[in-house]
Amino acid sequence: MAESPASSDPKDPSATPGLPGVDDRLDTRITDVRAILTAPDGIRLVVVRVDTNQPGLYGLGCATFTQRARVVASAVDEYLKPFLVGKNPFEIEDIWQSSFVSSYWRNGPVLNNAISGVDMALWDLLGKQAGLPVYRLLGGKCREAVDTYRHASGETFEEVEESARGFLAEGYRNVRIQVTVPGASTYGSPGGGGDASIPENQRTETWTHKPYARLIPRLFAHIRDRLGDEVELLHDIHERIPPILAIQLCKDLEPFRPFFIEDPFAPEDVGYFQHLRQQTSVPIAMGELFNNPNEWVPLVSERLIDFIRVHVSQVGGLTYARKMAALCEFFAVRTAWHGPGDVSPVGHAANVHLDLAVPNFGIQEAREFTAAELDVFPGCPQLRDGYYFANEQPGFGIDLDEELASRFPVDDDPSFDLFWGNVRNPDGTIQKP
Ligand code: GCO
Ligand code: MG
Repeated sequence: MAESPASSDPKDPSATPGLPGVDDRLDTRITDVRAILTAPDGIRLVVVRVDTNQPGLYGLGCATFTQRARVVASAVDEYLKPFLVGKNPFEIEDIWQSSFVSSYWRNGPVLNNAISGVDMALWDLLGKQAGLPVYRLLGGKCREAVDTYRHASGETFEEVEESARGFLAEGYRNVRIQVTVPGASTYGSPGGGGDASIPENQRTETWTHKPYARLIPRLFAHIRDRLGDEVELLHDIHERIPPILAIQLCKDLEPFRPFFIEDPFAPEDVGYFQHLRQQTSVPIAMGELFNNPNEWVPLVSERLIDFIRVHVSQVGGLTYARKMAALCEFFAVRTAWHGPGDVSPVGHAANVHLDLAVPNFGIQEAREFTAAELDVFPGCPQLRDGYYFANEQPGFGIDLDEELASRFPVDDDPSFDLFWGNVRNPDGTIQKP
């Protein structure tokens, strides 16, 4: 990229030597790029802050890969910072493209998250410079608010039902239902079978395929029977059963008309989508583990999924996700960006701005921010009647109080990081998440 030399008077366009027609009135440069680690809800979050030479002009982005947070921080602080200091922060696309190839090797969760942190921070910064919320930079609102779903889960069907009723009473229209499988580890959470006499890194959790696959259709029958046809039901298989069993389960769930079934296959098994599609019309959402376009482009272009569900920071940030959304639009695939506790509130705000602006928005996984998160991140998206609302402040409209954030340091307790590699089938075989 052509970089214009610094002008002596940055406010005077004629004083800026450069290409004819280039208006570089603000000779804005990146002065610092750094990762901030914090865990206000006990979950490690990684946020990137990009500072400039313009007083008060900085941006925030999400780079959360909670299981390997310190590695992402090192990629930001030790590699992206030296690459980016001195560059023009408004050349967002060029910074994305050049950062992406700057390490030669690319397309992994660590480097993509690091790039995402910078990328979102640059969009935030551009919005602040323009005095506009990011959704307006993306083309403006396609909807007033963002329809969301919440997680109803429990040890029994009755507990799931009660949790779902609670959400309906708060105005939600969509709930994801998950139930504990007796004798197996709790879905997605560590430590259930923790025996203190065994070192943490050697404790295993048991996972069983068939009892799970038998239980879920019965859960759907229970909830439909009690809550009726209006409520939209979702479920996350979380890649944890053999592909052919996942196909059977999707067929078994079809009569209950789910809104979508999430992640039926591991990313290594996406070849099974062709077979799944021939067997059932149950709507499919896929993608939180995807890093690389080769994983998802064929699924979209061959119309094998209905919702793209990537973790926006894992694929490289807002710049990349909006392109994904645009490609999906041409194949009538809708968005359902990943939105669990291990997306920072900054990442949730970025999701919401995208959700407002893309025509083919589907649904948004949401969470209620805790009091500590609301304090550390002033300006979190607000949930009302089951909808997320963005605030109308410039950029993503969200800040990070670093002093407060430092009171919630991340710890290096390995139980969460190691959990995923310690789930085994009853015979001892490792279970892929
Ligand atoms: C979801 C998820 C998450 C993941 C978590 C892993 O759909 O929300 O599957 O809960 O398990 O993000 O770190
Ligand atoms: Mg999931």
